[in-house]
Amino acid sequence: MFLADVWDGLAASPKALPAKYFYDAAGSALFEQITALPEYYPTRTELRILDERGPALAALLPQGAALVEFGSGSTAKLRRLLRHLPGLSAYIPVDVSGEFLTEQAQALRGDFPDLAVEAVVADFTRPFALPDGIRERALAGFFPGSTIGNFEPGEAARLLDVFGRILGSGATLVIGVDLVKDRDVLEAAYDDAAGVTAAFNLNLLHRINRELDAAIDVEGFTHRAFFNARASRVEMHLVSRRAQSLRVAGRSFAFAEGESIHTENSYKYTLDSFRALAARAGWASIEAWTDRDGLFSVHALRR
Ligand code: AVJ
Repeated sequence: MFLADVWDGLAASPKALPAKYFYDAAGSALFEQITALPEYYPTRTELRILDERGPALAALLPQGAALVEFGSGSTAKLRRLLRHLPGLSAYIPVDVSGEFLTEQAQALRGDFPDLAVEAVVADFTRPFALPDGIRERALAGFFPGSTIGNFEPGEAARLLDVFGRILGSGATLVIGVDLVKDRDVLEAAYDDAAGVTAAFNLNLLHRINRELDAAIDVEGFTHRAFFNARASRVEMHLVSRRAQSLRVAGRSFAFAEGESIHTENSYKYTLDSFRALAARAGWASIEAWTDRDGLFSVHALRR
């Protein structure tokens, strides 16, 4: 629950809020803008890899296979992939937002009339049942966007294991994973010149004001993003410009000047460090593709 998580996060030390709350309507629109920024390389690089490697991906999936997408954001990546997979029999998007799923499923049915689209409303971080008849087919999972990077490595391994249990043995998992690289490139991607990522981060405070009983002075905070090389992650924080106290639904939280709320981790892997993580969850690496600059990777794993 949003209020409980905000209370817990602001009472914790150090203060932190879950990154999943970025994505209300305003936050989702800002994220769409981020994906088009010159500094934000992941989205366009992953699309390029999927396009280039479509034929190789198609070769990994038997005719009549079903594709399960864990968390279905924009359908742009999926549509690229589908172009290369004419033999796919069914597509199963899984998301907590039922409304979004229904719209997306309708649009896809119009564009891919031979594809059975069967949306599942579920939280993909927990085991859930696939629609009747799907488990009997060859199965592939799709988890693009380096969403896996938002999870602590232990949690990420647990999530990959959940995917493996849902899909079963013999399944293929196609997963996008952002790569470790120059600090300057990483930090620019999370602190762009136009300030869109700053607005995305600060929207979390606006969302608290909109949805909870709060009147936070959002101007009292600044966006900060940096690469924590030891932990191999980009961290985003909201830093208090001054000593202040926030009230949220009757509870007060004191901030010192410069104290921050940790709002996101975006873990970065090498090809080998990701293969090792996948192996912990029972997935073997069959292929790993990157762009020519080594910015981003798409792994094909087998359970
Ligand atoms: C959606 C989690 C992949 O970590 O790059 C973009 C979110 N945060 N800019 C990422 C994000 C700031 C993004 N993921």
